[in-house]
Amino acid sequence: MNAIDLSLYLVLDPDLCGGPAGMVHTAIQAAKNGATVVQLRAPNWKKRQWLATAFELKAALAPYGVPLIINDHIDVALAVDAEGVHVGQGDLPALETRRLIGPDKILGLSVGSAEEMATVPAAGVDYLGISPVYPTGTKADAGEATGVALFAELVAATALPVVAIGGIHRDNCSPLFEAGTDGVAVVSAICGRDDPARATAALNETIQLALKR
Ligand code: TZP
Ligand code: MG
Repeated sequence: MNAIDLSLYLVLDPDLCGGPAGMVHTAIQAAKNGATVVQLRAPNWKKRQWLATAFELKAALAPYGVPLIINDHIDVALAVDAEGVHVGQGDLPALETRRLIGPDKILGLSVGSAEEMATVPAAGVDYLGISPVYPTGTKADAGEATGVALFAELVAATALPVVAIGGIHRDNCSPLFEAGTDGVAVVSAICGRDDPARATAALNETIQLALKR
């Protein structure tokens, strides 16, 4: 089991950040202001762009000790020696992914229902992303929001660390911590904000208070 601090998990969006340079800038501002993980996610990119940006992010985040997680692309994660990979229900299965990335990289898996939770392998996955917890405009095919009550049931059904994602911002994140989450993942609460540093710091302040309760 590879440990990871999920408390403030930034998922980068190329459109909201204004392209690769904006993504690197956003990642650095977030890392300086409390983000504990950064994921590169770019569903429409060609592999060459993935590789170039992943290399840049890896170098940019290293001074802050913030792990870089690559969405879907195991080969990109291996090529840049990213800290981990995050797979969804339509990607390579978690156990195949684990076999390919080896024992030491972080592996995250998306789960959105009790049915999907029942298929999570007993070993090999380091954390679950439960999504979407609230309605989101960022991912068109995100599916129906769980809401806090079902989210709490899903958290209770697993011993794995959990990060919530979907429609989360400063004013609605606290109930998710009360429901037992280890952290929250956000896109639009940070990406595309006028001041990503301030947005991250403000969100982090609320998260730290929620974690102390
Ligand atoms: N996976 C499930 S919901 C989502 C992803 C990538 C998008 C979350 O974006 P936002 O802007 O934080 O609602
Ligand atoms: Mg995926």
